[in-house]
Amino acid sequence: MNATQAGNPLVGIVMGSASDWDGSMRFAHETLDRFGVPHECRVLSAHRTPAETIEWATSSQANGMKAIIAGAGGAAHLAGVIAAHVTIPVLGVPMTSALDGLDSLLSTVQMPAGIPVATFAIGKAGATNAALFAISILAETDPSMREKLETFRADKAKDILSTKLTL
Ligand code: RP5
Repeated sequence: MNATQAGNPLVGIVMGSASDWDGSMRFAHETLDRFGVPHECRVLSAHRTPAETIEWATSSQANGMKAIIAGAGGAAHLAGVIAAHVTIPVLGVPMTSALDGLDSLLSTVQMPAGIPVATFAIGKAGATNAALFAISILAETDPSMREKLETFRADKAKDILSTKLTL
């Protein structure tokens, strides 16, 4: 086990508000937990705590973090601001909001060319898939992670194929 696996988080989960946790961002955490990925969960805001957000993102990259999952709602600029300060992949998850998340989705996805944010579905599905995507990134250099991902998908396929409908 290398130093990063022993102690430092490989993936960061950050959200603009504690209100993003239940129903959405907790599923990114649960997915990473299920795969045994060392990770960190933080509440940091691009507009309420801008300096702390940048400090956390840049120091996390310096300490070996491989990807950041950023969830935000409304004028959702958290993922974009973080992406402007790091070169590791930033995975944006739009939160539900006053406009059912459409505002967050467009804010997160419409990054001008040059600073990419990979954008996922709104809410729970996006948070889950962002975590799975981060695991795919880790699997590039960690064969055990790739095996877990293959098992996870095989289990999902078995669930579908064994589904019995009551007619
Ligand atoms: C964003 O504003 C957060 O990501 C959250 O989705 C939204 C609302 O935040 P609260 O007013 O619930 O703290 O910054």
